[in-house]
Amino acid sequence: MNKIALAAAFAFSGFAGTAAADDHLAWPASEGAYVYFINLEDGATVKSPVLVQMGVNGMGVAPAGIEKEGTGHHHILLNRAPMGEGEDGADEWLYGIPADENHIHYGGGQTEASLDLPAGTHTLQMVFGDMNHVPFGEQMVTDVITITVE
Ligand SMILES: [Cu+2]
Repeated sequence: MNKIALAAAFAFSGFAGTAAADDHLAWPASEGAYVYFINLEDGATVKSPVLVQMGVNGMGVAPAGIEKEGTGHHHILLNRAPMGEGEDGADEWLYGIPADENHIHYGGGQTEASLDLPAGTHTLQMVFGDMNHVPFGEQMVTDVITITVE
């Protein structure tokens, strides 16, 4: 099966996070690991710049490009559909996260960010990715939270 057909097969199977479906990753997510917002919760009202502290439990943080099993780096999806429900649908789980105003990479291994956001409501979702920016799957994302910037 070529790569495109394989990706299509994953898309049709709904990507259940099985061992076979993890082949696109440099290494799988560690069992029981998860990511979480340390200092923000859904519905919070905040001032800009918004401090975002990103937590991970059960895996380590390493800069992008560093080949060290059991590590990854943080991303924030800003003001877009939940991971896996964007333009490319379930294929989003299989490839590197794009880098643009809606997809912020912390490839230096940062665990804290300061976001300049205009007044209004914004959605944020944390997504943990491997050395190649490929998301580790549904296990390693947070729920989408909505915050209001005053
Ligand atoms: Cu990245």
